[in-house]
Amino acid sequence: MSGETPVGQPEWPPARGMGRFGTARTLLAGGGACAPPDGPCVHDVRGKRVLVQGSDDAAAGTPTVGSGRLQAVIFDVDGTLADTERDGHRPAFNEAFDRHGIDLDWDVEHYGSLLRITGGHRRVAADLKDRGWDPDEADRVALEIHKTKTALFVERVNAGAFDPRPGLTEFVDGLVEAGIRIAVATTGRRDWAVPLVRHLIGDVVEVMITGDEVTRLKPDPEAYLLALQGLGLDASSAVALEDSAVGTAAAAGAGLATIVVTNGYTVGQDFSAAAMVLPGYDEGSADGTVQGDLGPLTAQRAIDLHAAWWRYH
Ligand code: XBP
Ligand code: MG
Repeated sequence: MSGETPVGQPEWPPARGMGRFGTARTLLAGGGACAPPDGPCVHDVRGKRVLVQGSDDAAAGTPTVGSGRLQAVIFDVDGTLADTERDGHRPAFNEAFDRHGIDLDWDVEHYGSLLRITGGHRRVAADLKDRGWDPDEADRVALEIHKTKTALFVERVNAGAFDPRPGLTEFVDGLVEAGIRIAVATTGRRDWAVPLVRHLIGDVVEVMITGDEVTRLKPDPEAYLLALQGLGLDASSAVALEDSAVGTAAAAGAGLATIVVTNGYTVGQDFSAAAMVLPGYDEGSADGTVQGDLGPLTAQRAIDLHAAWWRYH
């Protein structure tokens, strides 16, 4: 998604009658070729250039349908890999407002309410319009602010301002040890998402879809569908890791079983579409959705949950 981000995209939660998503098969049907098969390459997914690091399945461009085994985990970024919203994006937006001479300062609570609008540019534009700005002017200024905010956020990422959520590193290590592949599907911009993900979990990510590759942001399932296509997997072979109801709707819309790790902004949201809700990687069930066995999220637990989910779906 580039500077000309359509601002007509629905907010979350959707109004009555909205929120209809395509199915995984619709987007997977296109396939694609990627060579060489066993080295990093750029994979053509529906005309979009997506980085794929050495995946035979992706090279074949053919989804591995219904293998039954958990083969990949697709991670959201903001709020899921690190707590980046309240003390990361929010102050960067505020500094950008300041630099552009706009008398606006998003406090913690107001920013939380704006998170229903995915995509920084759309978030700024919507708030300016709410404050009575002319819509065209709001869109124009929002683009400028977002450009500045992206540059400021990249600086913070490169300065090492963000740590992985507790228990994430151990979970990812366990996935790698178990031979489970890792992908990312975020609606944030590639400029900061790539260095942030590398900083948080290293070079284990095979396919990375960002807001730059999609035409519609979450809760639309496009980012997850593109990640599945990049992996060459059917939705039944993967699990999504999310922190928010918007993201869970996107993952569920792609047909994925979803594990939720909540945070301060998202705890209490409606996660009825999720397979499991946890307060973090290193803690047990948040709300009784899992019976007994409270403990850290491990690769084995993800494997078991995935198997159980697909026994009943
Ligand atoms: C969260 C978002 C993003 C970020 C800000 O993405 O909706 O808009 O808040 O990033 P996710 P940008 O949870 O899918 O990672 O300003 O780059 O949009
Ligand atoms: Mg998120």
